Amino acid sequence: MNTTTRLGIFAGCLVIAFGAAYGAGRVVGPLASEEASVPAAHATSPKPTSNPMEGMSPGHDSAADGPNGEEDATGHDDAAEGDGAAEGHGGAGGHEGMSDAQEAEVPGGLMVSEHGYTVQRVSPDPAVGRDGEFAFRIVDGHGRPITAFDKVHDKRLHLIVVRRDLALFRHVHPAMGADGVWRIRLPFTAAGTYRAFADFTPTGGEATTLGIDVPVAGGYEPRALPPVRSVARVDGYEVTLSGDPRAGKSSLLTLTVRRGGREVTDLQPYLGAYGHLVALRAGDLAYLHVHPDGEPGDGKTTAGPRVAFHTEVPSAGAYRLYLDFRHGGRVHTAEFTVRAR
Ligand SMILES: [Cu+2]
Repeated sequence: MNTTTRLGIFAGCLVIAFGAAYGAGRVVGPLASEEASVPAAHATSPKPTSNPMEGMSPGHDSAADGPNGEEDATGHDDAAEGDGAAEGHGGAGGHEGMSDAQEAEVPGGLMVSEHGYTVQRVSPDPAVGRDGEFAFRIVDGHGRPITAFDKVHDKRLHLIVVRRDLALFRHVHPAMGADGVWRIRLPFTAAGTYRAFADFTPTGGEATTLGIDVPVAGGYEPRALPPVRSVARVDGYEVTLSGDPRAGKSSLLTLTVRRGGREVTDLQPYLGAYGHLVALRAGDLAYLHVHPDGEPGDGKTTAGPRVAFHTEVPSAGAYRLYLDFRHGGRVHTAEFTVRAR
């Protein structure tokens, strides 16, 4: 799905692993199964493979299936469940046997636990104005910290923190200790509930983005999502977005960076790319992280003014885009609201 080979022509293009996910909107159903093929008659019967996001629900444990479990005795097990059992992996075992196409139906960042990994915050709730430490770890299905991660774009873990109203975005890179705890000083300047996304690839595992809420006490005035605009201004730069995102289709989004009316043609590589694009879906903060295809110096990627991304969003509606780019020795973030059709 997220192969780069489809796009050899354009420097700076990428297909993201967000998937053609028409089923992605089903997060509204508290006990909705991930499998679209489940007959309606089973819809009220909690399945053992229910979304781990709903782990708080008493209906999640297979032991709780008793009262309604008779339907499961009719042998409607699908192939995915059989494969999952064969893999015998702990945690979110239902995922293990799914094909790539099925896997892609669930966007990243919506769950604290996925692919057998769970994010646990180990620092206390942050307080406004205190330059506290933000600390967390990734554990396996037995609660043991994961310490082996692959580097993806120069980092073993990317941490995105955004307030749930999609204001106050941060993209940072904590350091991991020998105990598997990731730590970073992270000041919070305003109250509210934040979402922290840990974007990582465990060595030998699959690319995973886990999300966890972070409450910051105090008076909170949520901001409305800014209107759709094609130009964003940040730090004296003017960034223009062109493109027309379509649900379930790969769409080319091109960002053009100018400063003082002039096109910027000497963008600096930042984490191995001339641009990093994070997209968050309004309403549930489903997460996409898009890197340009190709690397600086490969002869097909230019240092601006245009950075192009092939982006595939899972559903129609509003998204907030955050483009990180580096110029003048600093990283700047241009933000846009887009509406996918
Ligand atoms: Cu990063």
